[in-house]
Amino acid sequence: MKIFHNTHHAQHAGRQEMFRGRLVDCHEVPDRLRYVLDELQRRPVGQLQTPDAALNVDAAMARVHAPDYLAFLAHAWDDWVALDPSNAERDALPSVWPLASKHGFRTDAPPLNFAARLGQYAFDSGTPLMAGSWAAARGGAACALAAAQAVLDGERFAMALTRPPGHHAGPNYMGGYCFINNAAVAAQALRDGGVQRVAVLDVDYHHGNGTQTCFYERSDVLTVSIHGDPRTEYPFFLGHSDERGHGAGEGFNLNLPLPRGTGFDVWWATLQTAMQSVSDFAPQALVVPLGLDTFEGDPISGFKLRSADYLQLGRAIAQLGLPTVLTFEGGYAVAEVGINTVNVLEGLRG
Ligand code: OKP
Ligand code: ZN
Repeated sequence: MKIFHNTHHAQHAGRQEMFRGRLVDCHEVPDRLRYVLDELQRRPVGQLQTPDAALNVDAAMARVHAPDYLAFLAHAWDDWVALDPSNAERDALPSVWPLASKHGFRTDAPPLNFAARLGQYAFDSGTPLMAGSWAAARGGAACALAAAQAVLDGERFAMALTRPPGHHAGPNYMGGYCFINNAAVAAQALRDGGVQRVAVLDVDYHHGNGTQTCFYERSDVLTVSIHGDPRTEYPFFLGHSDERGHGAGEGFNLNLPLPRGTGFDVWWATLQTAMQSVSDFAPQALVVPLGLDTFEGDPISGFKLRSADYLQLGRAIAQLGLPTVLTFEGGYAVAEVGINTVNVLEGLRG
């Protein structure tokens, strides 16, 4: 198994996110990835490497994200500091949004004001943007592309070990700690490399709204997600079981929401349903947005998986018998995220 890690990740280190009317310390911190790397030193389950610098990561991101959104991200920090030099000491956080055009707000007259532009491209105020966010997000896309390429070259398993995560980022928006959708980049790279049908099996606690949206009208990429019920859990506005895809994509999206508090037995039974739908689709490759925030000790999530359960998850994924790319998503119980991640990878090896 090849594990591509993002050497730029620590350049993205948000200070605070908006939560219940005040700013609280970020949950999505550089230590998360450091703990995984530490555990990989103890249990070297794969070959740790960095992506080939020759990969065309900008082209791969452009296959998933809109050009104006990518240009916004690339220049956002400079624009933020240009507003006021003292902004350099503060992260940029969105604070105003156009909602959807159905509410009468216009999206056809793009604003020039930076706060408005940030709001136009973001769906929450929990995703701080700072000087190194673009470098970190772009480095993550490189890991996703490298992992997809490794699988195209015959590797059975490859992982994009990166942060910030990606599965909440849509074609033209950021949010949920995510900027670039690494899982979507990997899935599209597999398609572009000649794989006809790709399945995405998202096991993060939160619904993978960005990935779902990227492929919602397509029948060549099946998206399946097991997650906390959006009626009570983030991201709230997507992830219900009646979202089955649209147009050519109808029938190619499956959401399996579960109540907050769900333990391993029910989660495991739901995983079997998810895996059956993946098998029925008969894909030639799989992408797993791997969130470890289903863990019982996770500070912002509500499922009750234990560390040993992640070995089982790895074994189950392996039993699908598919060339597989994994992307590192959530998991905020920092002290255990390394053990839980490497347990999945150990389980993969059978
Ligand atoms: C990103 B990933 C809960 C605040 C939720 C956003 C959560 C993003 C999770 N108190 N803020 O899916 O792990
Ligand atoms: Zn999550």
